[in-house]
Order: sequence, then C-alpha cells, then structure tokens
Amino acid sequence: MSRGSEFVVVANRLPVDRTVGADGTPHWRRSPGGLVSAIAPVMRSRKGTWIGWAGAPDEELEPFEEDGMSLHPIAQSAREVELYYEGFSNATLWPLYHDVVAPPVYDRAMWDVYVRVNRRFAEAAAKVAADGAIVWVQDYQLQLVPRMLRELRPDLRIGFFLHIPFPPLELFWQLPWRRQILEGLLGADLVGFQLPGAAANFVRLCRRLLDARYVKQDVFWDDRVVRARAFPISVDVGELDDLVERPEVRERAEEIRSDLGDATVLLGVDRLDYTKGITQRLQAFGELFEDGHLKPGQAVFVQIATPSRERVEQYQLLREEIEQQVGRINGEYGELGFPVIHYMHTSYDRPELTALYLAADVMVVTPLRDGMNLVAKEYVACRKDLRGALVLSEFTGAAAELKRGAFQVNPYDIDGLKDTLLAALAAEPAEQARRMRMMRRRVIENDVDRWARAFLSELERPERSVLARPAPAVEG
Ligand code: GDG
Repeated sequence: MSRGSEFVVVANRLPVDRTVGADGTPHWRRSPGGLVSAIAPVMRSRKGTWIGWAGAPDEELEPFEEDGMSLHPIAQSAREVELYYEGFSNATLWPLYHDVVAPPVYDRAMWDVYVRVNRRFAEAAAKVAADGAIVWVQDYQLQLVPRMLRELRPDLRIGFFLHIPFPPLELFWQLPWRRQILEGLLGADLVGFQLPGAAANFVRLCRRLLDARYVKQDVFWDDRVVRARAFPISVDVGELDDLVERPEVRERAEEIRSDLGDATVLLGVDRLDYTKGITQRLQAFGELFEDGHLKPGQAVFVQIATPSRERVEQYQLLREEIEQQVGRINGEYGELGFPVIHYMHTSYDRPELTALYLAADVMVVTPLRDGMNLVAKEYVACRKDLRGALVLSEFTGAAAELKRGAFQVNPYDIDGLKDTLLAALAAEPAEQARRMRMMRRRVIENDVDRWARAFLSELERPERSVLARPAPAVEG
C-alpha cells in the first residue's frame, strides 16, 4: 500500500458492520453511533483511512472503500481475540480503569498478545499514513500504538483519545505492565481524556512512575512535549433531532406508552456491563414496592441490556445475576400480564431506541464508574418537549456537565437511590422543563462534532520546540 492518507484513524473496530442482504449477499453498513458520524466528514474531506478489525476472527480482508471512507482491515486470529480483546483489554484494563469494580486479571500470556496485536495496528498505520499525516488512535485496546508508531514514523502527528476513565495512581500502580502502558501513551503528541481529573491522574503518574518533568498538563518526555487534555465526548444532536421528528418514531413512542398501561415509565439502556450499576437500580426499584412507596401498575421499569462481551466470565455471571433479580422482583410484585420490570437482553435500532427515550418519564443512568455515558446525553438531546427526568450517577463523566439539571445519585447508596427515584418520579412538569432546559443547553452547545474539532485543532496546534523553552521546574 502506498503512503497516502493525510488523516488516519486507528481503532479496535472498523466503523462498519457486516449485514447479510435478503439474497444472502454480505454488505457493509456504517456502524451507528456518534464517534463514526463525527469522524466520517473529516475522513472524507482529508482522504482519510480507518484502520480496524472487521469483527470476525481468522479473516484476511483487503482494504476497501465504503461510505466514502477508505477502510483498512486488521486480521486477528480467534486466539488473539481471546487474549488481546476479551483478555487484556476487557478482563484486565476495563476493570482496572473502572475503579476495580470487578477484580482485574493479570495474565502474562494476555499481555504478550496485547503487545503483538498493538504492533500490528501500529505497522499498518505506519504504512498508510502520508508524510506528516495526522494519526488519531482510539481507546484502551491500543495504548501501545502511539509509541510503536512514533518509532516507525517520527514524522507523524499522533493523537490518542481514551474513552474510558483513567484511574488514579493508587489503582494503576497494580498493573504489572504499568511502565510500558504509560510509555506507550507518551508516544502521542496529545493524549485526550473525558475529564480534567483523568488528565491530572495521567500527569501525576508520569511524574511518579517515570520521573518525567511537567508544567501544568504538559509532560516533557524524550525531547518532546506531550499534552494531556480533557475533551468530553458527546452525541450527534442533529441525527437525534431528525429521528425525533420522524412521525413513525413518535407513533412508536405512543404505542410503547399505551402498551405499558397508565404506569409511569422508568428506562435503563446499557450494554450489559458490571460498571453500569444495573443491579443497584433494580434493587432500589424493587424495594420501593416492598416499602409500599410504589404499587404494581403505578410504575414499570424497562431495562434494555444490550449483549456485550459474552465470552468473558464476569459478563456471564452478571447476566445470570440480573436475570434472577428480575425474576425475583417480578415474581414478588408483578401481576398476571403486568410485570413491574420489562427486561430485554437484545439490541434495538436507533429509531426504536429514540422511541423508548421519548416514552420514558424517568431515565435511570446509575453506573458505578463510566468515562462519559452517552445514553444520558442522548435522552436529553431527544427531549425537545422538555419533559422527563434524568437520574444520573455522580460517577459518570456526564455528571460534570449535567449535574445541575439531573437528579444526581450515588448508586452505592441504595436508600439514596430510592429517594432520588421517588423525587424524579414526583417532579412536576415545570420542574422537569427547568431542569431539562439547563441540560439541553449543555448538550446542544457541545455536540460530538465540536468534540472532534476541538481534539483535532489541539492536535494540529504547533508546539514550540521543547528545546526553545526554559527548562521546566519539577512540580507537584
Ligand atoms: C464507552 C465508554 C463513553 C446501547 N444499546 C443500544 C445502543 N446503544 C448505544 C447507546 C450509546 C452507546 O450504545 C453506549 O454508549 P455509552 O457511552 O453509554 O457506553 P459505552 O458503550 O460503555 O461506551 C463511555 C463512550 O465509550 C464514548 O466515549 O461515553 O463512558 O464506556 O450511544 O445509544 N444502540 C443501538 N441499539 C441498542 O440496543 N443502536
């Protein structure tokens, strides 16, 4: 492949999903979600290439064009998927970076394969990038790529964005490969995080673990300046606006409501993940019936749990736990044909999801830790009618922006969660509107397009040579 692209995105997954048409022929379809729609226009205008895995193991695919984007598939064997993706990414890094809410697995074979697969991504990026190109690496699966790529192609401008939290020093310290991960990230010119606190955690670690010098959020490393900055990600407000305006989506929302009777509708939408606090919210909801605060028929909880990482043991255990819990609560408080919890372990298309947002009186978002949480912002973006209430965990990135309008909650505090659910259920339309207006202002101002532009303009901002600067003092 010739060195051609001025702009390269490196992500674990390609931005397309394979679908099979009615005649049995496979097609690619652009993946839903804000990240892809924010980056797609930049890809088109800059002759971009997206490097990623197509989603099926043991498959060698040639580069191809789809939806105006050049796509460069990276092959992974079934064993690599098991050790790099399900293993090191999702059984080690994911729990470690989310406050160890599940115990991380530290396994040397997983680490070795993580290194090997990261190198494959870095080599592919080194091949496709034009001289001086911008390369934007995404997320925790690829933290070694910035350094590996810089060694291969020092001419490139490399950015990295972490979609999940970055843990405090005290937790990161557990990682047997802590130094390698940190040095991997320091290969970038700009390391982006969801929140300023995560950027601060990173800079503090660079100082304590690597003895790196820094000034504010600039780390001096290898005769370069590595900038650590926060760029809170958001949703595609325009896309959601179009969906909300569709008559069939509005009709579907009405239909969902009438199917649920006169009950007030609480909604949860999450990947089935132990970080999302699903069991805590269902426990609180169940106890409201036990205590007599709610009567069957008065409120229903619709919980969509999208299947996720189903081969990782912790996820299998969680699924069993939630299904037992739902069965127990419905067995206790449901009535024939009227369960109090409607639990769906499946994924829906965007119009159906939008109809659910429009049908919900209270959106319940209770993660134990979450980098941002786009579901909370999607709900707000859809409620142009200024109705509905958002219950939002303090431990989400979204809480930083939405805290004034949301009903904030600590999901570990079940009594507090119950009180907050009751307060949200009791909010009058005028209060709902006042809160929703505040939240909408933030979400509309800072949509995902603005996020992508902010990151890229910071990445492209020229840096004076570190050698031309006065020697920075060691702070902290
Ligand atoms: C990671 C970080 C950060 C969910 N169910 C269905 C469906 N979804 C969509 C939602 C939303 C997305 O998936 C989930 O995004 P979240 O932000 O809520 O959570 P993670 O998947 O954990 O995402 C997170 C994010 O990256 C971005 O940086 O905010 O903190 O953990 O868009 O609507 N979409 C469809 N059907 C479903 O059933 N189509």
